[in-house]
Amino acid sequence: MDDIDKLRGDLTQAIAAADTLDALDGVRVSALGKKGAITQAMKGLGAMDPEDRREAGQTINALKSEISDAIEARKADLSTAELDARLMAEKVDVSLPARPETEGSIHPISQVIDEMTAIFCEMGFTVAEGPDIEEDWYNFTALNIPPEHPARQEHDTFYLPGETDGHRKLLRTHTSPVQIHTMQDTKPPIRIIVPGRTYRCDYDATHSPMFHQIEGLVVDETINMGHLKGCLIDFCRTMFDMDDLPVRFRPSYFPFTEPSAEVDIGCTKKDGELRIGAGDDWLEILGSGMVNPRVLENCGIDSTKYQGFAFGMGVERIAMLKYGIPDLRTFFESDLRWLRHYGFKSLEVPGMVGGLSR
Ligand code: 2U9
Repeated sequence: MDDIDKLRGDLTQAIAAADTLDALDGVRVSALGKKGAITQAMKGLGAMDPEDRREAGQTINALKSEISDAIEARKADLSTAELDARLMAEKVDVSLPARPETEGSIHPISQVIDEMTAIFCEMGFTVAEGPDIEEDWYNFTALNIPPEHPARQEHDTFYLPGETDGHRKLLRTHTSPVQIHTMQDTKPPIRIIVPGRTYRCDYDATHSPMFHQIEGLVVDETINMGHLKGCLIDFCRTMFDMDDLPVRFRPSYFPFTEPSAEVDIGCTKKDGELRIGAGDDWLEILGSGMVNPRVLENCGIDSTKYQGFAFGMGVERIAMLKYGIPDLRTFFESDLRWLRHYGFKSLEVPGMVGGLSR
């Protein structure tokens, strides 16, 4: 019993003397750890005769909980004191410069789609979207590109594995299937633009297997080539921010438009440098035409009553020209240095970015 009283006295003193949490933990280990004094005293009970063991057991258990409580109480005191000391010692240095914000940037493709969308929405177009995976009929046949048509070869199509009935879906090679769905589902007047991802099996400095297009479609009773020209001249001049930008319509051929025209803008090419604006050269920028009456009929629109114009352009190509980006492949490499260089701050072009009727 004397031994236990002495142990109580020593441990109580050691707990009171511990002036840090580490020192207190040392006392805990010396008392209650595997080889601690109280643990050893418990082990010693086994050697006693049963009478003495009961009494000694109660005493040691009481000591154990008394010391545990004392350690917890001291721990609470020391923690509060340590926190107080830290709060007194630490200061906020309000003169330190702020850490720079790591802000993301808008990818040039998103920026250019937003700019184009803003221009066309200002003219009264709304945005339509559709799936990347399409049926052959919507991507080709309805657009007057029948199975044997050479344009099918030019489109280098990615086909999906065959369905159980043998027919194969495909990754759309242009956004035109969205216009087909729209014409099937809504009555004219129609005035839509269709931005989106498109796919062709091709890869070099000017072709990526996945790229972006914006196409447009206007269908109404009196739509004519003059509307097409006015709309696209206005678009080119606004997009390149030049009121006097020369715009030229050059006859072309697409199965889905008749007549068809490619649209060029004025430029100068000198010493490997390209300058957009009035000059001695031309740069192809988009394709267009009056919707082929067969395409209207394929969608259930009476071609004797309605006419339309349509156009299409590659977003990457316009982004490269407008922002001087030399290699198309860099758009999809996700190189952060490239994104920091060519990316845009959000809301960089006031009134032209984001959320426009989308
Ligand atoms: C419907 C009717 C007509 C969309 C058009 C073009 C001309 C065109 C190319 C530009 C560059 C594709 O990305 S590109 O390779 N597009 O030249 N697209 S007319 O004509 C349509 C579309 C849908 C129902």
